[in-house]
Amino acid sequence: MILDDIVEKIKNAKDIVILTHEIPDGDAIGSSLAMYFALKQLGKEADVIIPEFPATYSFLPGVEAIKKRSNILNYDLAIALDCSDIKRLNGFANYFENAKSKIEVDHHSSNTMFGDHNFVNPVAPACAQILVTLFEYLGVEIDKNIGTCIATGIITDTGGFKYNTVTAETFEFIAELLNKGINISDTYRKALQIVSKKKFEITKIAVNRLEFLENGKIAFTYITKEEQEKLELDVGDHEGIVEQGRDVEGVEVSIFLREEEENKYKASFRSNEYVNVSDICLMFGGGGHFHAAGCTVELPLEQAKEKLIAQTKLYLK
Ligand SMILES: [Mn+2]
Repeated sequence: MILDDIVEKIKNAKDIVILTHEIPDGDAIGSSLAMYFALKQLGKEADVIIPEFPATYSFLPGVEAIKKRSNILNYDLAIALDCSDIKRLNGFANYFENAKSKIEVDHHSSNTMFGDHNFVNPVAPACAQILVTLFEYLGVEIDKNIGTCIATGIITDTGGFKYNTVTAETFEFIAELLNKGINISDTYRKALQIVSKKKFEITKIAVNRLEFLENGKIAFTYITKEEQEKLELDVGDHEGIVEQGRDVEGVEVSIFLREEEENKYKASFRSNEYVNVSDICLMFGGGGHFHAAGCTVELPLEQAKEKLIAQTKLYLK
């Protein structure tokens, strides 16, 4: 059985590396650190390698142990968490590829099963939720550190328990964490609510110039490279801007452009009901999910805006 294989690999491994996807979110970092503490409990030291992560998650226990890189080239065991594809281990896939054994634990339906042992549950709303099952099997006790990391993964990946991916088990696990004394409301506030001043300022700029088009069905806004540089933004500080437009009454599609280089924009798309924004982004070489997708456009702002909106209009009712 897969869980027995995983237990055996962990028990026999001398050096272990924990990896997660690029541009890591709360589930990626929370799952990685939960695994780090779980292995510690089993008497194993592991390296968590995450080159860059948003400052929002610095409240998590164990962040000081995160490494940017490692000198070990051939680990006994590599564990990839919350990662659907080896390509998303961008820049540090070598640690995974060179390891003697490869385990992955994930919840993406698009998972490519790139490990030797793949514990994948596409119905789980967060990778962290799958870890609860795995830790039970490993005999790991969910203590305060592990519980906080798991709660962060679940809270962030469910948008604060509001996505339809939430299962009855999600609340059972959260109840279990509450029983163990983990402060869920404090974790919720730190992981989802508090924003840095810089993030607030860039959101303010974007919201201020947001415009409604096509009878209010499209919301459009952007930020320039200059603005981002001036505010010295950290990784992920632009997250959430596209949702500002999406959440306004009557809007079906929200579009947000972020200038990466001169005449090069990263476009984020969100839809509420019927528009498959992944299809729109596909036309520009991008992709994603039905309600959330992205692409890159190499054009000056006005032309980029015009093209994206012309394409979006075709999908509106
Ligand atoms: Mn996830």
